[in-house]
Amino acid sequence: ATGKEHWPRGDEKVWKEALRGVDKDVPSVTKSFVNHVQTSLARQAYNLDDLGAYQAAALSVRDNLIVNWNETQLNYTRKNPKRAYYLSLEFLMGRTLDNALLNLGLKEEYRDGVKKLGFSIEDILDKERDAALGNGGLGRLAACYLDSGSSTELPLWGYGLRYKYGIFQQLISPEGNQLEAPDPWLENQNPWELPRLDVTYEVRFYGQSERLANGRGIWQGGQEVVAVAYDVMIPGYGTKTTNNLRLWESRPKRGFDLNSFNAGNYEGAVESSNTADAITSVLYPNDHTSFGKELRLKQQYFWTAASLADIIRRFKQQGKPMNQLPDYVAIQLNDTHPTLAIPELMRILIDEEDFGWDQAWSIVTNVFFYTNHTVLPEALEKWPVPLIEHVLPRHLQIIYDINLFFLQAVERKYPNDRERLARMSLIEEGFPKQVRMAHLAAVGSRKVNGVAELHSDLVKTTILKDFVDFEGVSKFSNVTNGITPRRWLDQCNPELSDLITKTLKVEKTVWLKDLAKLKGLIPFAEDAAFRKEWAAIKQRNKERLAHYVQTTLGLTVRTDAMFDVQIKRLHEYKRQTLNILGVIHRYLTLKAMTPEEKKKVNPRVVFFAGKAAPAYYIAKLTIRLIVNVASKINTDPDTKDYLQLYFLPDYSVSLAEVLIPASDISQHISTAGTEASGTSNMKFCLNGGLLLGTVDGANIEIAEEVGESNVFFFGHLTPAVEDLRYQHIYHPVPLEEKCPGLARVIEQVAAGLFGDAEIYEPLLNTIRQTDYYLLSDDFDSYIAALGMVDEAYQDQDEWVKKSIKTTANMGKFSSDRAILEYAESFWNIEPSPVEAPKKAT
Ligand code: F58
Repeated sequence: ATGKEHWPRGDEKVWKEALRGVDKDVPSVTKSFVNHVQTSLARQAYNLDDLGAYQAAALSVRDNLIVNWNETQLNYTRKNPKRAYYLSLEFLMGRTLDNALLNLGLKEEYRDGVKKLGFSIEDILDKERDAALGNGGLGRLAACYLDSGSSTELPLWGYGLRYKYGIFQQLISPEGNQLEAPDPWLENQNPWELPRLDVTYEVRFYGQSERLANGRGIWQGGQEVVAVAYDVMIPGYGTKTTNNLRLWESRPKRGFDLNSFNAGNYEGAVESSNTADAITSVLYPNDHTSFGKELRLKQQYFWTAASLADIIRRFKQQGKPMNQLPDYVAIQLNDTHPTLAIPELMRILIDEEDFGWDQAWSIVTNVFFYTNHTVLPEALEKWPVPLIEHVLPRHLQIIYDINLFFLQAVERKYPNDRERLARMSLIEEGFPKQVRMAHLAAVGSRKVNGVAELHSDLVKTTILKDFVDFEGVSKFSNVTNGITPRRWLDQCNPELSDLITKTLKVEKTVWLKDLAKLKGLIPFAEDAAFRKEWAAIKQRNKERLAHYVQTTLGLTVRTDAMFDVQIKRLHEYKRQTLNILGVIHRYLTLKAMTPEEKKKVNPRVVFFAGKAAPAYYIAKLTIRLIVNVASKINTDPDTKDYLQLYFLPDYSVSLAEVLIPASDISQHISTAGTEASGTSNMKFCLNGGLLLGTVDGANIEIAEEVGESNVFFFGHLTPAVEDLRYQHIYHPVPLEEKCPGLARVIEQVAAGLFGDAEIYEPLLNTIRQTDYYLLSDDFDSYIAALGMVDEAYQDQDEWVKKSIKTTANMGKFSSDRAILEYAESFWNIEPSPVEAPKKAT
């Protein structure tokens, strides 16, 4: 090494001055835009539509991102800080252009620039498709963390898969059935990714593994595919730091088998390419179920193997010995999906780098960190042993060895405790035997965390209790989730953001990075003029949502009503069913009222949105019920002025950006102890929506921050749940007796008030029978809480005060806080700001 490797050949100044970025002025913007129209798109002014204008704007903004991206990577290469890598099978990014403009501070210049060229920035932004490479909260959390990593100048990269098809598009048939259509999001080209055709790794599947006497293994044969890198630039807010999200695409190793082709076997010739391409073709749309499909296992290994190879190659470029890996690399496992990275790193260290077992294990257990996102048993990943043996024979040997040494250590601490060994084993007995990925992740990591206080406690006292006893509690901790206030306040609610800036008398570049500053709003809750402005913004956000519904669905939503929103994946534990049964209860109550009584009722508009896993029958029935209840009550002359109901199809990040700022009250009503955290609850509250929820997940911490008097809690608490479930099975009480209100509602559905009587039977039976999610236990208190919401809403002054105080106290939930907690207490990494480079010596 000469110390000059990372400096240009010629004069660095000449290089720098020739850099092609867009300057922060309107003429530079228009020049760059027109250039891209003509050269990159090969189009002309007279035939440019909004989509073309979006593409030109995106390419132009991208130039700046690339300049910053390059400087960021060079900064890291020169300074060599310890880096962290976030391995996530999902990144739910949504749209990029608006976020890039905000983070670069170029929004106004582009607004004016495109206007001069005859376009509106809003129309252009609206042309972008969502990047929807995720199912829900877990994937969106990863996206928020990348934004915060760049914004806090941390050396943090993401690694994921470049799915050709993201989460399916949801269509709702007239009968209310969910239909799934593919999401070909790459169809119009994706300006936000850079193919790195030179960054490739070969990944092996199948074959044979031979064990040598010295403990090493030789894995050969089978099938090899190639991983190709695509880089997505992640700009920080108000910083030069532009980190990287590297997504892998699978390609056949030999695109075309010429021998077969020459022999006239065209199909055989392309076969290998079919199977390799399949690996990154589609995101699995399952949420909270583990299902053991071979292709899913191949996705997980393909991605972890390519990512680890890339991380190790970068580390080795520094010329440091492998035993220093933990000093330079921290890898966060986003749920158990990347857990194969643990045996994979063992394989590399032992089979390729000649390490002994103990030394290899000590490296591994200092590199990895594991975040758990659920305690639901059906969501805990398990892979059948025969499947792993077939697809990854060497890894199965290593997993068995890890298990052997681990159980030996457990046995030493707890001699002759067979049951404990069976509970803690990485292998679950049965036909077939299965590998418990959460156990493997816990054993192989330096730290394990949950995503909200209650959830982290549950992890420690339920699914990983034995591991806490064995390893000590200090390895297990909590990092409460967060959300980026850039997207989830400034971008989605620009008027509110402006009002906050004006009121705090602090630049938004300051408070958006130090969200505790929102506390400065508290005194203004008592200021009538401020409250009026606050309420007027909420009103305009409702009108914006109503306009969206009008233009996309052709439906007219009244905006002089309370907006009540539940948007999230459809799942029994999230209890959309409780909500729709509550709506029916309200409908029946309205029907029984005199016109005089009805006059006192505050009108309410209820919105639902969310996708159901394609094979989740009960969840799909819930959608169908919502849709059919909507068609009945929206047209009933007795009630339609007091209650409206909408199911908005195809929930997405972009739709959330319209719904959240318009909500007065949002519902987060999971059975206590089932929702690990929730993150949309944070988004609603940040935008001044109040929360109606159970004492679950992050709802609890939100209430701690904003004050219990500003949230509406109901329902049983977590410690009661187990007991109630036991009662349901061993001492069942007929529904009519236990909860007459709910029984009446269910009777009406069963009697066909909303059509399709028999069709809903399986859904209704889940409640009539074991009622695992405790609807019958929580229904009465739910209805009471809804009544309290109505009552509170009557006093608009008080309501708006609550709304202001809620926003003001949400500072804790910035994802900047969360990512810095990971950086400090887990990864041991520090901000590494991009400085103006010094001259080479
Ligand atoms: C979610 N999990 C939790 N999983 O349910 C939610 O409470 C939490 O706020 C969020 O993670 C972030 O921590 C979640 O979204 C998935 O979507 C998985 C996708 C892959 C299969 C298993 C579920």
